[in-house]
Amino acid sequence: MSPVGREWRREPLYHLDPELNGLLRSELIRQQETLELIASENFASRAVLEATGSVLTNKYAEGLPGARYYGGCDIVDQVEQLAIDRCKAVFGAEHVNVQPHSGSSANLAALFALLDPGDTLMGMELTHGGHLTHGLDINYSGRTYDVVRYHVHRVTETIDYDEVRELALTRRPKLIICGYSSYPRIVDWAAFRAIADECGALLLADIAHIAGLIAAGVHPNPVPYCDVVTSTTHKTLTGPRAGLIMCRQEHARAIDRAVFPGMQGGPLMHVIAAKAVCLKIAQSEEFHRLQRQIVVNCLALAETLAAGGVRLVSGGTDVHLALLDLRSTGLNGLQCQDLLESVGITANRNVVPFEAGKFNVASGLRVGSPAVTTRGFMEPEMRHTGELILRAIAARDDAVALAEIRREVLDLLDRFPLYEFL
Ligand code: DSN
Repeated sequence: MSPVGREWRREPLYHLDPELNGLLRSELIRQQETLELIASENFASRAVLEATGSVLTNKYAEGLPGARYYGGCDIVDQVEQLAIDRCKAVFGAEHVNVQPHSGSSANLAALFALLDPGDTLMGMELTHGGHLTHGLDINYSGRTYDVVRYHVHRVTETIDYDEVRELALTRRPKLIICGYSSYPRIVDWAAFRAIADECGALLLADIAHIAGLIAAGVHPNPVPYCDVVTSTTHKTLTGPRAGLIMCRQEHARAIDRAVFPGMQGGPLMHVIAAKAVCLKIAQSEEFHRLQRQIVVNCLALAETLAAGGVRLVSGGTDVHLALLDLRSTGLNGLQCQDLLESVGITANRNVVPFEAGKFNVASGLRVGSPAVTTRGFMEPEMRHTGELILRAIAARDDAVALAEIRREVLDLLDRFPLYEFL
């Protein structure tokens, strides 16, 4: 008799679980055959995939490097320290915790570290670009803290710094959050710091979306201005699906204790290894070039759409995403998202500031350039993409024209192979 479990443990996935393996193959093909414009998505590199799929998934390591609650942590200590040191080098942070499982976990841990229940928290209104964890009423953040929401200006659709200052001086929040999920413009961190200082608040920047741009110097870095900076690692940073927290030394202990044991148990060491990989790449000139191209590409796409009559919220974009106001097209966000999906282009519906429409229908569409730029698109392909979107909108009821657009999307993608090694 063979030892228990020996046989199935050695079997490849395709043999052991053809059903699940088939789904993974289908998703690979979907990614290969889809023009990906979801602003928060990207294609992790081979090395990041390898680290994420490594034997580090087996290791428990509650605690921090050199101070764990389990034995056998010598190697993972070195892995985590590498990720921490590289993160400090990329962003110039005094202290880093690389254990948060996601951007939301990072934000909630930061709130847990800095605030007591009932304290006043100021964040941007979700429908104007903020995130769930910045104080949405049904999120933990909104249920636990007294939330003050600021907005973009009704005319410019950019952050209304006068309103932020006025609200901050009146309501005296303990913490102000800046950094957003659907804001197409540069954020003035210094202006937020000045407001925070004036009202005696702590300042947190959530750079989940723009971390890669910041690492490459394409967007100003909030680290010198903020008490705490949270991020994801899988968006512009092109790493594994996860989060991290940077902070000033004075908050280090509170942040570390909020992550563990406050909110999490064992860190995902395989994912931390993949964070170390992406933070190594983030220091390379090739990565910086990619980030510059992400911004150039987004502008090329946005300008093409604007020239075709689609209004851009705030009149343009400085970053990796643009927010389209679809109200002149006769389509709502959901209809447009579905229409584009039918021709092989994925994007997500998004509310437009001050709109009256329903949240799950929405009047806008968020488009982003990180994934297609990672795939190899340059300005000509972005302009072509914009034209395909405009044609799809115009031909919404013409099945033959939509089928032709789908063929063109596939032809375009064929020129930029994705994950050939898989
Ligand atoms: N889901 C992310 C995004 O798409 O921006 C935010 O959590």
